Amino acid sequence: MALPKPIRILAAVTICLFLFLFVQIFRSEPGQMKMPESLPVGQKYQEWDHDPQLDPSGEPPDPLRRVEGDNYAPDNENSARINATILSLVRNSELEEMLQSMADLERTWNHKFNYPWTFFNDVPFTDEFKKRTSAATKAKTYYHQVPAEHWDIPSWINMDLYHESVSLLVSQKVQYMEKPSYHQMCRWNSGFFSQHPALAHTQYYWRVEPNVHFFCDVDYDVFRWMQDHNKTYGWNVNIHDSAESISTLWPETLKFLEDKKEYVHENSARAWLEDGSKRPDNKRVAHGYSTCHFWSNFEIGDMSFWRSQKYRDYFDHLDKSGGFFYERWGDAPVHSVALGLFEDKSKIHWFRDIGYQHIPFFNCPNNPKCKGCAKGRFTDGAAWLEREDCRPIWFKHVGMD
Ligand SMILES: Nc1nc2c(ncn2[C@@H]2O[C@H](COP(=O)(O)OP(=O)(O)OP(=O)(O)O)[C@@H](O)[C@H]2O)c(=O)[nH]1
Ligand SMILES: [Mg+2]
Repeated sequence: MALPKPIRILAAVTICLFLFLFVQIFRSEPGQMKMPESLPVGQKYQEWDHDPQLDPSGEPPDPLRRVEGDNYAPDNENSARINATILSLVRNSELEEMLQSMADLERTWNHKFNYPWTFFNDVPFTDEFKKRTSAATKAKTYYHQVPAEHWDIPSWINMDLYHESVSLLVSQKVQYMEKPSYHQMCRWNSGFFSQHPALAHTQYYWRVEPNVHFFCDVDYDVFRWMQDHNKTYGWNVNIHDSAESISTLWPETLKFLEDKKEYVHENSARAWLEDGSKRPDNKRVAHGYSTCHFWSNFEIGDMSFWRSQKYRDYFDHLDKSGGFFYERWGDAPVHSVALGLFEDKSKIHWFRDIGYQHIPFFNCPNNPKCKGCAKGRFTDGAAWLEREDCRPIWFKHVGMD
């Protein structure tokens, strides 16, 4: 028996709606590491005809402060060192991986300059951790616990909402979403490391994670270079983020800016933050943010920026919104959005000469001072990871300084 016409129309509309929703679900790209079906293996999502790190390069411009006599000796009370530290948040269980990172950075740079290492942990460091890391350097080593008020999940987080959000974003394959400590770590690196009382008198820091590699001899005082050249922040890997992990970060930022328009620097890198030309899908899911960010497992920075009124207001706003827990905002996009809006872009520096790897990405220059990495290699992971490279967007809007 034929169905009445209105029922047939209703059925047709329902089927169309179902097909539309089905297509929408499969168009979105959940998760950070999902293989895009449209990218032939080996194809590079790049705007240049070769990676700029294939071009010969050397040290950044003078002045460069070097070792002369005992001016950087570890026990020199009047050394040329400035107010700076190498800094690492690390777990006791990552001791071997930390020693690997230390060996690389000591070999390539710090055995010459002897800047102190400062380690942070949410629980006390073991004696073994302290003993073996302090034996891995001639420089001073310091060990501090993060105060509970900087680490614990804050009182305003609704734990029911948090658990619901975890289920939702885990289903969208957001990496580490289900690990509370990962959210706590991202929040600490975003807003609290610069506020630790032990760093009250420290201005510059170099962030180092366990299990990273440094490949190139660096023969100048990097912290002094930042100071002499009036730089706020140095990066060396610049990539897109998992858009699902930060889908409301940009809307929340725009809400903040409604009252604080004057915080945006007149020479900001905002165009980099909003240029979705390489990953339009990311910009769509992140509601207007390209997701380009400095990969913050490597950072050389001036903590005055993280302590400035602008940044404290911004961080507090983000923190109160709950996005460190209801989504999985990383310290890398949070730092990058703040730098891209509030800082003069000429104060942000690409350390192209510091050869580096944190799996799965590299920064490897064509420079005779480097050993152990392939010049111009961006990743040794799957070919599709090439599309995560955001340097072309940075170079387009800011340049290569
Ligand atoms: N003490 C402590 N350190 C942590 C904790 N979670 C992360 N960290 C440290 O924070 C930094 C970032 O954490 P990772 O697990 O490396 O995060 P990631 O780089 O996004 O992830 P990977 O790609 O797995 O390296 C590392 O230096 C970790 O050692 C934690 O719960 N306690
Ligand atoms: Mg890591």
